[in-house]
Amino acid sequence: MEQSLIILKPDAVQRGLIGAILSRLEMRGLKFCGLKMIQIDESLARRHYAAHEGKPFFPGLLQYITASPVVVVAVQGKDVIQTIRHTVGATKPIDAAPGTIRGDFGLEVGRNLIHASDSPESGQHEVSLFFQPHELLLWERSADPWIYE
Ligand code: IDP
Ligand code: MG
Repeated sequence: MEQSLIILKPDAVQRGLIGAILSRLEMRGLKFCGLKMIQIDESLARRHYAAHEGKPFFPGLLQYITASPVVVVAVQGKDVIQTIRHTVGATKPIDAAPGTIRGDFGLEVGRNLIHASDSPESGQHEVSLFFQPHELLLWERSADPWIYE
């Protein structure tokens, strides 16, 4: 069972796209097991984006992700990492296929609306960065037999 962390970034929240983006993920059949609105501070942003420290876009990335509230979502299930990355689309919206979230809602890489974990290891790590164990609900969903074979 994989875990993935999704962040609806400040531009998604400011543009009123929380519902539109979450509904795409929910309609896909993904099961949310944690969901909250927070404002990311610099310390958490640095930990979350530690792999990008030193890159030219890093200061702008910190500024972007801490600029206003975000919605963070923990997802658990079979193959959720790859499924969500495909639904989100390429990092640069200009390269993202139509029908993906970034391909339908975004134009520039520095305003690409959404984060999604890129490996099972980073998924576990990122979910634990943003959620306390008691904030994660491992609930039974009655639709599961109609979504998973
Ligand atoms: P990902 O979000 O698709 O996993 P990463 O390469 O991990 O993409 O980059 C993390 C985030 O950093 C991107 O989503 C984007 O917000 C920002 N970013 C990446 N490359 C650039 C760039 O060249 N200019 C500005 N921002 C960038
Ligand atoms: Mg990434």
